[in-house]
Amino acid sequence: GAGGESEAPILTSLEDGVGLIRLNRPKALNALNQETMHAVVDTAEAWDADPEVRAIVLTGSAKAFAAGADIKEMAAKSYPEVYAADWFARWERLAEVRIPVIAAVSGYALGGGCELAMLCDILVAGEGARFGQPEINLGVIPGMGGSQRLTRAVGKAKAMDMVLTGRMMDAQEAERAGLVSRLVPDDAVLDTALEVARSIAAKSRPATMIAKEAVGAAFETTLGQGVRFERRVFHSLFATEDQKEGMAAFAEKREPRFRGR
Ligand code: CO8
Repeated sequence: GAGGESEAPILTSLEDGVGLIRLNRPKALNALNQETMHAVVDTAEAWDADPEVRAIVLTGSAKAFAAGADIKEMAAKSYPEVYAADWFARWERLAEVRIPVIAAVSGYALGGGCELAMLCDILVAGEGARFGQPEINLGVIPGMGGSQRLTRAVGKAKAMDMVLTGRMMDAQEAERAGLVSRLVPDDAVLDTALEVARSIAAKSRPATMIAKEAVGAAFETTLGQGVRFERRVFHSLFATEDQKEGMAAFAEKREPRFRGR
């Protein structure tokens, strides 16, 4: 069997304001079954609601970030079943998490695994990582946002190629195409992602949340609306103590001590 059923589908830890979620179905290459989805989304939502948590890192194993939705769980489903359960809709709640989420990707990020990485805000990948939307080979198409987020990330030329042929991109191509934020040696993936998360965790929590929301708005609005939205939320940060602290620390030539308010 695809293994892992008796073990927890994810492992979590929390240190210095950074929550770490590790997908834990290595024998199934972290295939994303329903149990895994609920565990990831519930954990991320709980941390989002906890003011002590300021960033989240999501990772898999050395061989696979995640090799997709669990094909074995999905194979026998009927249309009324997947429709009634709105299969995969709950993953979208990860996109609603307001604190920054960093994907640390080693190995395969395929299908739902690639889509899960794209639901995150910053994507750190190892040189051996491979990205793909191979659903077409199974007689279906991406179902967790891939046709939309991949197209926005890499443009029509690459997205059509990937989604219609199911071919994989290596990490170098994915970085050139704009899917990957930072490309690092395979053994440095998790450390780099944690370092990115800790650097974000040291900043003003409300400012990082608003920064994430502002960049996200670029995918939802016209340029004019987006620029006006940015200006308004920029103004709103002058209501925070962290803005006073950040600017005072600059003038006094010292490190700021942000308190998240
Ligand atoms: N689901 C379930 N089990 C999986 C999956 C998966 N996505 N991927 C791998 N596994 C399992 C294998 O079945 C195998 O289990 P077992 O040991 O019990 O046979 C184990 O993981 C190891 O895999 P392999 O032996 O295949 O390892 P290899 O190193 O030979 O190959 C690959 C690695 C290339 C990643 C290969 O496993 C593979 O091609 N996996 C499937 C990739 C894929 O097609 N992903 C897309 C899935 S579909 C999806 O994500 C969204 C669908 C949206 C549809 C919407 C419907 C409503």
